[in-house]
Amino acid sequence: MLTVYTSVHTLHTAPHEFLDGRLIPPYESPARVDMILAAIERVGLGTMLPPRTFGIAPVRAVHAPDYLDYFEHAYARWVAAGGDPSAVLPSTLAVRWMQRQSTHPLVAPGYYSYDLSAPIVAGTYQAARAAADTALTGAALLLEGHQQAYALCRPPGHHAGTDLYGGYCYLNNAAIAAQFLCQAPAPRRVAILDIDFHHGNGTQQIFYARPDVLVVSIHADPAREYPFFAGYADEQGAGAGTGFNLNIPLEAGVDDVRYLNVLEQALTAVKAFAPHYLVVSAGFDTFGGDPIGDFALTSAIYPQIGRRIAALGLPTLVVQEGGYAIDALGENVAGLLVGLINGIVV
Ligand code: OKP
Ligand code: ZN
Repeated sequence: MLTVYTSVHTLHTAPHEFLDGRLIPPYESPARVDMILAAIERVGLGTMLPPRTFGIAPVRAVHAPDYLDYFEHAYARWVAAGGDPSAVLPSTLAVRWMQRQSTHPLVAPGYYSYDLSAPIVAGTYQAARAAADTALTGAALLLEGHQQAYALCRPPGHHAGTDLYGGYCYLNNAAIAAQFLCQAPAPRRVAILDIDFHHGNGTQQIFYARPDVLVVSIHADPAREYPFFAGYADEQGAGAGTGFNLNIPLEAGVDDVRYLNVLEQALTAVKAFAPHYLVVSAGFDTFGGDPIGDFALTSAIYPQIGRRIAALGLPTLVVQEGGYAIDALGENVAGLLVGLINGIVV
């Protein structure tokens, strides 16, 4: 498996996280990547490549120019205006009918973010751009004829929308890669399968009106879990994109048997779409031991998920999203990737 990775992610470390009113150490930490790297080395997964640099154009194909300008300069402007140097975090959020723009460095964070789960530190922009390049490099490998690639992205991306960030996510790595695959060399259909525990609300929003990108997401019912305000089954797309967004919200306690059943349903939808490429937003917070998830999957399921995805026979890019059970994360990621390799149809 070609793995794309860079240590630039270490420039991004959240100082803390709010959970139910408590200030706690962040779940989304650089240590996650160390565990993944160690595990894929243990199983001898194969070639490791650094990302190539693609410039801002493929990022702009997904995210709004004003959003990218904000994100690039947010930290420096925040500190210069007297914000606490530990991180950029909003005090007031633009919600519902109160959505007037503000360019004030201490206020703009509340316009562009929808929660307090994505602090911006000095190196966040650089790390997020490197993660986008990591996903884009994986996409380029598919365009060059490779059947599978794994983009070890950090920070994750699937909660980031066209001009909105939150939930540990700033740039939508999977969406940027999918959009890149859509365009080159001729118009192409791309399916995104999101198997993170949380609904990929950013990915859904980005492609909601698009018939050329199918978004299928299996996740915890938003009635009970983050991101709460989107991810219901009746969100099926808009305009020309109607019918090209499939949400499968699930109950707490989902086990391996139940999950594989639901996965089959998701894969049937992907197959029916007959995409040229598949992008998998791969989160491992579906694992039973995850501190912020409530599914009951065992490590044994991830190779099986990989095999079933590979059986589609589609050129497939796996993009790393969540997964916070640090001790099992490496095994679970390596399991999915080994399953993908073993499932290649020859
Ligand atoms: C990112 B990814 C709710 C706290 C929610 C944010 C979770 C972000 C998950 N009380 N914290 O999808 O793994
Ligand atoms: Zn998640």
